[in-house]
Amino acid sequence: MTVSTNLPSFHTPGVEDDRTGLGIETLKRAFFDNLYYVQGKLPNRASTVDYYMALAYTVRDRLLQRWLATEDILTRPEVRIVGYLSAEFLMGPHLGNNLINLDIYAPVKQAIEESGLNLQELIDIEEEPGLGNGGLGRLAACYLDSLASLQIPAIGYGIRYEFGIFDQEIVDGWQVEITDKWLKYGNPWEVARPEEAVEIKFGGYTQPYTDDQGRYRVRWVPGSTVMGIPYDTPITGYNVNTVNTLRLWKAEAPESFDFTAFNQGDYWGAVNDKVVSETISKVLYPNDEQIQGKQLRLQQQFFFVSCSLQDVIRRQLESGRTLDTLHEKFSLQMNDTHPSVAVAELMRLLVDEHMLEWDHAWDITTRTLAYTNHTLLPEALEKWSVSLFGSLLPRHLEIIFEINSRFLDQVRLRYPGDEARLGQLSLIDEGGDRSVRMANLACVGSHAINGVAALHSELLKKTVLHDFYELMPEKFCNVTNGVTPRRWLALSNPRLTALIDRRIGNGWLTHLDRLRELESAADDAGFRHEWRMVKRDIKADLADHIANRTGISVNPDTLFDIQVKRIHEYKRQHLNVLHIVTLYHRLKQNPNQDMAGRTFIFGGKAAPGYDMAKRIIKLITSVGDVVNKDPDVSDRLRVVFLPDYNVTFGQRVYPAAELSEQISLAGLEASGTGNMKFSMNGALTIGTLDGANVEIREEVGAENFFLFGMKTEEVTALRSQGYNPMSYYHSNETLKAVIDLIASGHFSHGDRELFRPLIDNLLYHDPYMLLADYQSYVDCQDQVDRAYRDSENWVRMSILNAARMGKFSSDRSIQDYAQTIWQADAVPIEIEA
Ligand code: GPW
Repeated sequence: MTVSTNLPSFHTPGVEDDRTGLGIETLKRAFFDNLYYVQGKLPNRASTVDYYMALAYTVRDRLLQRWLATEDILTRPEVRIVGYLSAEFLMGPHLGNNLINLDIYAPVKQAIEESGLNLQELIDIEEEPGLGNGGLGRLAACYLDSLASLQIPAIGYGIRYEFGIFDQEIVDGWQVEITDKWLKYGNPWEVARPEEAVEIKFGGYTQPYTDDQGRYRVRWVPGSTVMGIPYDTPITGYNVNTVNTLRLWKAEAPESFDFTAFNQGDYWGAVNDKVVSETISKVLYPNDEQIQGKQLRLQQQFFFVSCSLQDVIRRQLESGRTLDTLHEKFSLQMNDTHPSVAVAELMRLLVDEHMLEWDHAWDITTRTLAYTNHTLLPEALEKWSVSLFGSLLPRHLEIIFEINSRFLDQVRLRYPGDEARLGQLSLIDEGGDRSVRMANLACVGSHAINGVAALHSELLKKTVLHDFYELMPEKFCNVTNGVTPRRWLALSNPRLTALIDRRIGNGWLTHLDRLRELESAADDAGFRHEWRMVKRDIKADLADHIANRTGISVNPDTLFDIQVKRIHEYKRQHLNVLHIVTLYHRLKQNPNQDMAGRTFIFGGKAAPGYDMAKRIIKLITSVGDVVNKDPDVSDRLRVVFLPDYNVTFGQRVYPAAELSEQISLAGLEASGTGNMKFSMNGALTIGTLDGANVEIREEVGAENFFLFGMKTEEVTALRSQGYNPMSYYHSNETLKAVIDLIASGHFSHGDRELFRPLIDNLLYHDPYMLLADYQSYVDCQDQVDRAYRDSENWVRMSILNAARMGKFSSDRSIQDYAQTIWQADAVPIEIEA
């Protein structure tokens, strides 16, 4: 289907118009014009931020026509729209990405340079919108890029947090959190749409009543109202006209509210209501995969879900359709359970507000919604106490009870007398303080349930969602995660991109499978040399950056061994540390030990309340302090913790990596996506058979992947037979020496208490079985060392890794979703010249 837009001609300015033209002189004029008229600055008074803003507006001007054209086709009744509901969108900086996607990098660079400025400096000054914690939020961002690039009409719906993920500083080796003021200088990429604001209600009580036709109905009498104001950000597709929208909601007080209070003389009360309302979108909860059960978090979830569903319903009606066919126009994907109150809210909107019959509404709801699960960790499965839920959303609680009662009736028919199963499937956990199980709600209210990697989807069916799988196997499917090669290759690694272009031409960025054409280049010594030189240059850049940021000098000719991700015990950054201390111990015992020099680089944030994770950071920095200063080892070992890991820094680090650490305990990392970014940039992986590592290894070949550790079944077996970490400690001399060295205070100025919580946890509990996997990991690292010293073969493996990463383009993931879950098609947008 091709749709052309018939906007009045004054909306479609001529090619060399100052807001659309791409000639160098036009770009320069437009840039200074925006500096003057939008930013309000003369060149001699302008800061780098001013210049960045002027450039951002200049780029934004150049996508508006396509954006409005895409918006326009959404109103056509036959155009199907994907709504991606997510509490997090970790977009990363927009400017560079838009230059790539609009294919205007080269002319803009020339225009900026001819203006006496440096494009990279302007790109680097952008404050990234960090509206997510880690993998889950970044996945949403990659998916928006692919949706637009595949020309699928889509809207990302989320929250415009005033403060995103905190900035991390390292003080005395510890993490310190700093507020993220990303909106400080304004945000040139967003457009507020106050005319599309919606009202959101909370609290109060419900009342039964009889309607005109004598039907029993329920009315919700809410206790308070807040406004949701939409802020739209354009999401450009790569080399296409489609520009989709990320619509983020900001909470504000309704004006009428303070007016009433004001008129009654309660000025303070009026202003206070405003403050309370605006709290809802104030700050992102910085916990990754651990729930806190805070009321404000449930308010946030309901807030953005209700805003988004009202927006969807308005669009449906404005397109000339009735709500009976909502599922034909919209497919709404729930990114984990964070938006799963959508099941109840859509039912409420359809039944209470739009007067549909329950069964009809239920049919529409389940056909519209789908649910992606991103974790098996029990501490991440969302539950809300029934009393909290009922006080905030009394009507929704009733609806959930009604859904549950109808659902359990069906379960009883299917499994008569099986009370245990009923208890497991129920939307309500009746044990202790009763709670609402959001995953169960999402499963019952969706037509599709997917995991994010093949292994994860299998484990879902076998473990946490086993009973649901038995009851409704047809809903279950897998969509393996992917990442966008535009940001993670073209933008992050222009040198490697250029080298690949020279070898296989272009076109591979949208058909990543074509990277396979590089396989033969792995046998070409000249190409290997060029590949190695690119990597060497990028490592040197990262080394400079590390020196500037931390004062630590690292040698770009050592093996860059990198682990960047949220700090979490299941991800086992401390297993990596045990290996470092093992090497340190070895070198101290035998200073002439033959080994390749290694630089260990870590990055990642710890949840502010997660003591163990913060102590792991302190352990890394403390080991670094000792190792980096010890002349016996520091020519071969360096340990760096880079503060404030974020998307911007990720773009620097993936291209420079040679070894990617993906070392979670098997069965616990749902997928991982950093693993894909590393391999695409030619790093080799050392990893367990977990998440998407399994599929990465299948693609690149077992001989090009460093596998270690227990498999999922071995983990389960060991746990059920009774895991005793102490036995590993006593039977493995090196392991004992390494743990004793840390416990002795060697890395903590003699303080034996500092790391005791970590050490005791490993010796007496070790829930993530580091000690069981330790020897296998160290042996595998020794293999890595030998492989690295055969440098020709290492480069060969590096090229093959990149060449075989086609499967992990988010374009493939989105095509899978579009075909199996959304039934969504490309809608090319035609623009008049
Ligand atoms: F707990 N993930 C994440 F499942 O980054 F909700 N934050 C989260 O809160 C959750 C999952 C949640 C990650 C997974 O840990 C990672 O394995 C996966 O690659 C990523 O989500 C995207 O699917």
